[in-house]
Amino acid sequence: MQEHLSYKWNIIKYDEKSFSEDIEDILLKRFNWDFNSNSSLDDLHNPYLLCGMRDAVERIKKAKEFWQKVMIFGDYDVDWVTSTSILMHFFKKVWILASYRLPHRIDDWYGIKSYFIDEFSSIWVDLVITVDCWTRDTEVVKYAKSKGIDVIITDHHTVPDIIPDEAIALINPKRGDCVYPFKHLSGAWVAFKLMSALAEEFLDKKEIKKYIEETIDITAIGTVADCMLLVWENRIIVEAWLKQIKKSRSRWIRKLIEQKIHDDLDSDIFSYLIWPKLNAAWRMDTPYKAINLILNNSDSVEETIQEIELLNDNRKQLTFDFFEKALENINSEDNIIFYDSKDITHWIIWIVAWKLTEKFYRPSIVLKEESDRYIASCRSPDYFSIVDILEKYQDYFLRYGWHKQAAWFSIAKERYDDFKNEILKDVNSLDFKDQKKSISVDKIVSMNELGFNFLEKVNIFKPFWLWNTKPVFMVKDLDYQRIVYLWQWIDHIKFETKYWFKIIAFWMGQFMDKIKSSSDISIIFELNLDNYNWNKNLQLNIIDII
Ligand SMILES: [Mn+2]
Repeated sequence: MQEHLSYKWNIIKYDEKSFSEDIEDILLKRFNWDFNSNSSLDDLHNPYLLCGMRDAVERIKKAKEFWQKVMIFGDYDVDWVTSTSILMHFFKKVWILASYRLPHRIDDWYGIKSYFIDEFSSIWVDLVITVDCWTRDTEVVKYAKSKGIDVIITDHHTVPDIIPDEAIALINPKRGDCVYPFKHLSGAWVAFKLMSALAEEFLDKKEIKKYIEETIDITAIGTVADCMLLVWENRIIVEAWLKQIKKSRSRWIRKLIEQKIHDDLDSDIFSYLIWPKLNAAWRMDTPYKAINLILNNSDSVEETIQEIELLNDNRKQLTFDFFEKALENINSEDNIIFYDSKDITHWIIWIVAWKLTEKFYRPSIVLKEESDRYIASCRSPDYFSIVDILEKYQDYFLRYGWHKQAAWFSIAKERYDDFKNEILKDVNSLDFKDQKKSISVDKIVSMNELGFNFLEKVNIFKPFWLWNTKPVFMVKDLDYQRIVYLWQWIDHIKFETKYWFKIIAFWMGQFMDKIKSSSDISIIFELNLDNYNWNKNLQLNIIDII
């Protein structure tokens, strides 16, 4: 009988034919886009292909000419923090009077409030430039106009059919009338495009090139953090950034990655080194700290780094604790997993919901009790639409909103039990038994095939991230001599074979006896370069064992 050791999936999808195919052909086929491994920063599209760019540039030139006050406004996540930093740094460089305003996670919640406009009006702001938001907030733009404040919107969220025309310009690649060829730009990208159009007005040619090269790191961080597909322009900047990472203009980036640079850098460096720290700033404290980290190049940035690392450690601990608590209190037999708590921190509910859905491959609803109501965050796996089911019960909710696989709502306390009972009864009557998570193997390989040559062919497609994900391989009937624990840690195990490369299964130590007593072991893994102690070696990182 086949058994999967990883809890994450129960089905492995692979094509037997892949055994005889070349890895380059397989990977090329996987990308449903015109792959060009030689593209460079020179291939970035002209910012003027974005609708509204000329109007925006002319208005900002006027602001500079008349010393008008410019206010940058956005959201508080990483895409926004990076977008703001891009414009702020540039405005300072070319002597435009600019400042920025950050909403607070709890006090200001989501979305624009007219009191921001009153605030701007009271300090004589002439022009508001939004980053990563306001495409749909027509009312507030109208309100600003009535107060004599012009608005330029830069954003990448979906655009309504009828484009609001209250703003000086609405720069958004998703506009139906926008000819810009690439639609997957992040908010930071759109800010970068505005900056590069302005650079042509205010800087000389040589300076532009240097300035653009220096700004790609921040743009790349916003792009990866906002989960943009890593193709075309997105891939170009992330690749360029990884190549010049040591020379980053930002002191904090240089500091954070100092000891972590090696030959096999990939986009995951963002997710484990950089953006959790920017996120920790706004989740645990204020997003001003994150901006301070990006824009501050003086000695005092060291202090901010220390502060943020501490916030990040606390964030990790909190998340871990609440997830453990949730695991103790849920009924995992239900088709929809409920967890409600009084003490859970507000921003953690979505992480716990996400982790529950990951672990059980079931929809989940996590709620925080607050005075007279519950605030809920919901997730669902790909086979089930949480939105469809919630829509049936929307009369229960005070407020709600959703995308495809995620949703949130608030509900009055006295109605919660009825809602919970009804939806549980409803969803439990569905048959989820056969819903299994699957992983796709890109190629079945033989141990003889693997080596530096093979890795080099794979790495042409780097950096890997969404869409362009890291390839997954499988060796059937692994021929190994013995398995041991990795050094003294019983958490990880190591397969010893007659081949020179390392085969490691992290966090699978608990399965030692099971593996020892099984014949026919197949491994599913990713390929990495390991250069521990400067010895380059190939490392097979196991993600599942069958
Ligand atoms: Mn964004």
